[in-house]
Amino acid sequence: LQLVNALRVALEQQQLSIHYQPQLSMADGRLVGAEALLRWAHPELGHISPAEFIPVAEDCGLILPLGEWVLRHAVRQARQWREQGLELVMAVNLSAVQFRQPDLPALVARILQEEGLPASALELELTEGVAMYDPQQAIAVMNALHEQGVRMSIDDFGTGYSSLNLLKQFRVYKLKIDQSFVRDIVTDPEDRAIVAAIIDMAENLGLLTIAEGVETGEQLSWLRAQGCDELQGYLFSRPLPAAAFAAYAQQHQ
Ligand code: G
Ligand code: G
Ligand code: MN
Ligand code: NA
Repeated sequence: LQLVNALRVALEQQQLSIHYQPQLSMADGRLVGAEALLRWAHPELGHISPAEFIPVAEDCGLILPLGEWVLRHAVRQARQWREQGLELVMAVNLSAVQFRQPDLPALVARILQEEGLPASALELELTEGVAMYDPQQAIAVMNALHEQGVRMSIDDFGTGYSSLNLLKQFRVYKLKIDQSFVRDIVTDPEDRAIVAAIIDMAENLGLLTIAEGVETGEQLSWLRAQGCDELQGYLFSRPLPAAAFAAYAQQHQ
């Protein structure tokens, strides 16, 4: 309950910010995207991880205003960067609770319109949990977003339990290979087999892949040989405040 109240205050008093992590093309190393990651600087407790407060926000309903705040600010940032000549896809994490709102497509359309960003510059990251509650409704929401031109990726791919079902029925264009599989690809034959299978399957289904949590050159080499399309991780950059991200982009174009 304390965290709920603190979170409410955080939304009102602008203790929240967004960091952006670069996403690079394997083919030419170009910066192609940014993942928006929410940050909370509490005046007394310091930084609180979204891994800690997002589940709380989901339980108390605050995830809806919080999610809308992130979506609007990330879209606005992407628009500003475009005006400065930095064209990239802005990836925003969406909670399954947000995804369950029948008016999500209308909300997304309104934010894109009000902030002046083309739909094709927005990617929504969904977790496999979106399909758990009401698959038919999830499919309807996905179809509506797809028709608007918004892209959808599956985050933490492989860690949920409905991955294959999701792939078949949902309008997904990219799989984000979870960092738990990427971490040990150099040494662990099972993780190598899993990641290789994900990349193969994605290719056969006409989907893109991005590896998360890439930290070493050895991981990068293996992923390249395997045909992974995009990369994200500390090897390239940590999530950065907007100004630092823009500086990074200047050096990597
Ligand atoms: O950036 P970091 O590793 O601290 O993120 C921890 C977790 O919080 C990750 O699972 C990430 O997807 C999630 N997360 C970060 N920002 C958001 C957000 O804006 N919305 C949702 N739903 N999850 C987020
Ligand atoms: O669940 P999701 O994939 O949205 O979470 C992304 C989280 O992973 C963010 O909190 C981000 O800070 C973290 N992250 C990004 N790159 C790396 C990395 O190379 N190594 C580790 N350990 N974490 C990372
Ligand atoms: Mn994510
Ligand atoms: Na992930």
